Amino acid sequence: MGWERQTTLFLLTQIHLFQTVPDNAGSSLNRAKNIGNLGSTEQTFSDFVGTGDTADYYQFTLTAPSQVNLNVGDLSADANLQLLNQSGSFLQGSYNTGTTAESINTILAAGTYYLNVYPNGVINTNYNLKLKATEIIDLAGNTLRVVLMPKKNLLLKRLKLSLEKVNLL
Ligand SMILES: [Ca+2]
Ligand SMILES: [Ca+2]
Repeated sequence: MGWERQTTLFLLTQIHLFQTVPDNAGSSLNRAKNIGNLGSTEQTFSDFVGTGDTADYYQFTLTAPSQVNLNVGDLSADANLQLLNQSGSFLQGSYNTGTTAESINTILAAGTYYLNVYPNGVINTNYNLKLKATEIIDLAGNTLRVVLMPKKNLLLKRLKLSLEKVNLL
């Protein structure tokens, strides 16, 4: 009985030693995990960064201008978050200390973006990346014509009609 118990414990220890958090996000821009189009349904990605994995990159696209909410939480040590544009240039960062969650809430134009989650110093931590994007409804048009109130539009139409009548006469 003792032998069996010891063997079981030994095997469990071995399993524990070989169990690593899978690295689902690549460590460079061109190996970024492609999330695809970011929508209003929040998505969660669980991963790890640390001494053996110093960067996790994610790629997402926006099909329209959107309010974007990015959060890296459930940290056991200090990790940081950066938002990059299509060419990998820095846009915004979140650098809280310790295990405080990182978040970036911003408005972005349609396009492709990257995220970089990385350890701050020699640390190891699991994390949960949560992200979503809410499309911005553009109520005010980009041209004067669209901005005009419907009533005014009607008046303009009448005016135009009257002018056309005048021309006909
Ligand atoms: Ca990782
Ligand atoms: Ca941090």
